[in-house]
Amino acid sequence: MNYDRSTVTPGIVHLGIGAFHRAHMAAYVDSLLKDNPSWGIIGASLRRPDTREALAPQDFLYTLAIRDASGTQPRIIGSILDVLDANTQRAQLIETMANPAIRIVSLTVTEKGYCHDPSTGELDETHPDIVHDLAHPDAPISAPGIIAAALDLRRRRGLIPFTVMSCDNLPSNGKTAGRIVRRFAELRGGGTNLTNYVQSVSFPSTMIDRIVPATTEADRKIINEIIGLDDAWPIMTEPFTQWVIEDAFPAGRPPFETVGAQLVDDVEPYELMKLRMLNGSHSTMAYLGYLAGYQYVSEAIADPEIHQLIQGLMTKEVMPTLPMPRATLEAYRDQLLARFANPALKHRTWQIAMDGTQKLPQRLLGTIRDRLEKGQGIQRLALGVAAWMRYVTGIDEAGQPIDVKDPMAARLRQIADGAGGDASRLAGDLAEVTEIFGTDLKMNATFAKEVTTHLASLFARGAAVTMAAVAERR
Ligand code: CS2
Repeated sequence: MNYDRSTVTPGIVHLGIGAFHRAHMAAYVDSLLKDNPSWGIIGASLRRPDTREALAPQDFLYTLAIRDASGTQPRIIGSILDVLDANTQRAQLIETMANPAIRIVSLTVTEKGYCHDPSTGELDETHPDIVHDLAHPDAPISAPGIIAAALDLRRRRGLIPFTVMSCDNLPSNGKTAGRIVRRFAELRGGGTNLTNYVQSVSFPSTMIDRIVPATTEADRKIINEIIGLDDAWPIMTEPFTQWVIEDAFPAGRPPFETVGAQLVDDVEPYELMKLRMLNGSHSTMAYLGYLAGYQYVSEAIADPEIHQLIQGLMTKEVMPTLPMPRATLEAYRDQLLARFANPALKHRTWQIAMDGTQKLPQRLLGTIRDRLEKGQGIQRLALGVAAWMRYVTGIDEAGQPIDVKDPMAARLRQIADGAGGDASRLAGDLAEVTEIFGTDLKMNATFAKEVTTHLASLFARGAAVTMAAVAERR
């Protein structure tokens, strides 16, 4: 920290103050506070009180540990001034968001926090949290509900709106956030005044990138030994970090460009590249790696077959769908393969496997659609989808249970139980889940054939043999 924390005042409220935010945006803001002390962050947890409980006794300071094969670099982050627990401090949170000093409300609430239909990106009006928030607009629990309540308060006070900056791994995350908040405000009532006010809110898109595994007890010990202090919740991450931001902040913004962020007019090409290359590979590796017995990404990518498969997935199937020059994509791919191999990051395949129903559309299915339209092959992408299908049966190759974390886990399990290991039936029934696959993919014969063939092989021969066969194909 190169600034006097007592001079820092809040300018940002961040919803979803998890490990990712604390490794990424909070670190950028920490770097700029010396010259711009009016941009401190007030964080909020929407679900659990644990971040507040861990950080309050240490005045919200924490260690960010940057790790690779050469060692661990600890850095103390001071940009988070307070953390509110939305469940018990809801009124205070909304009041804080309505403070005129707050010019940005940013979000990392994960894909499912948008309460949307992942295949269309529209608000899911039947989502229990949305139903709750429409019935109790002054006691909201969802991100769209909380944002709408705070915007309404600002409107009533004659203040300009804050800018809403999504930092989640969604395609056109700003557009998605905007669509959802606007629709929620329409449904919430408050008449044309609120609807018009929300129309004037800016929702810039961002591409955010840093690999941040969940902190473990072992990590805590390592960090506390290095720093010689008792940090209740340090964060572990990699040296790489990237942030591309659409420059649309009518209420003002910190000079993010002075601390390494890229401010651009159009984020979409960057988002597409990151979601399809990095996250598409991640999810594919997570399902196949987990099934093949690998606990961490670094172990999975050290398997020559998985390395070859992921390299082939990116080079042969993903890169041709992206608008960037080939040399840029090759360099990006090689950097990703090196990042995945970082042995100091204990990034669990199980962690990435979480919430597949929310992730598959933007990570694999968009690429698949683009290729099918052009009559191009999808064998590696389809293997990723088949591995997800095999994973959500909830039983691994040794017959042990898999702890499948997903908002749709119960429904997926029911479908899997109904199919009883019949690959063709399982693939067909899962492809009917339109929230993931839309209405087009289940009708596509190539998609059905590729996915079913892989799934049958995963059941009969296991992940290791199946991926070895695909890795070597041209
Ligand atoms: C990962 C991402 O957990 C996951 O699904 O794919 O969190 C990934 O580590 C980040 O997007 C990297 O920027």
